[in-house]
Amino acid sequence: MASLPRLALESTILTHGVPRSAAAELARDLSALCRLNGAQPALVGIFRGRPTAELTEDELTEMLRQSDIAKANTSNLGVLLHRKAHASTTVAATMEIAATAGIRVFATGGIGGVHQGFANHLDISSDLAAFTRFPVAVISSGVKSILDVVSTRELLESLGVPVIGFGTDSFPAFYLRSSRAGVDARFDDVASLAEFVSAELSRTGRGILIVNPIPPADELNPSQFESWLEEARRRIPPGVPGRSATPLLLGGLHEVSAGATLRANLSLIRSNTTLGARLAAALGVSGG
Ligand code: PSU
Ligand code: MN
Repeated sequence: MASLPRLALESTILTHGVPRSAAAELARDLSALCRLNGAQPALVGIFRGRPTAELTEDELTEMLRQSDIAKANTSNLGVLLHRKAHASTTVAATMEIAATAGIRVFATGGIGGVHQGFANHLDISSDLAAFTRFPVAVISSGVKSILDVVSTRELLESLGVPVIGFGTDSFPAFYLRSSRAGVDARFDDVASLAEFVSAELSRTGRGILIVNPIPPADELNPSQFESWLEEARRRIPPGVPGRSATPLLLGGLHEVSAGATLRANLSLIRSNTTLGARLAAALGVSGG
């Protein structure tokens, strides 16, 4: 049997995005969804200094046993390889490794972006620049409103990254289906999306961001979310640096919302994985 087209999945959502207790089951779920929709799951991470798009269940189990696992973006990736460390990969590092492995589609929850609070210092995820370097189509539900959604959208525009809405004209804000920001174009079916993605990836050799809003039944109530976010922010000690801030805030949100933000998070990751697998399958068929 010919092998199925691959869909890349990132490991940071497993190690840092959800509580450890939910990670192994989520990984199994995503693999099953992937296969069900016509694609081969390709879990990306760094195992003992080896970058791979084929993390096995045993390797993931060993990584999840480590309490403090490094989170690799494109800046620290090389050093982690040099040190022969285990590391999970963010959107940026996953795009790099997927591109090297010849994988064209990658599904995740949300991408990193521009943080709020510029009064103190600038904090912008290396995910955004990765789209200008690696030819991978990334399916996400936009960015969490813990970030500055509108500035993130503006920076994507500045960097010349195509932002495509799947079934939406609005740039989604993760737990919420829409925001004040828009998309460059809207597609409503997988076949025409695949046709565009295939042409665009080979034309530019750069990435594409495809945004897929959270399923309507799992969207959170905006004012309720705002109050949870305020409470979660209060719990973070001042001066927490760069890579640690987001995971701490997410953990806090899961806690103060009594699991509601986690359920929403899992729902959109599943939905993005389903769309990603269907897109990979359609690209596989077109052979483009
Ligand atoms: N957004 C989420 N959940 C996550 C992440 C982002 O809703 O787990 C992870 C992704 O791996 C993303 C990374 O690439 O955080 C961005 O981190 P940083 O801002 O440090 O670049
Ligand atoms: Mn950062």
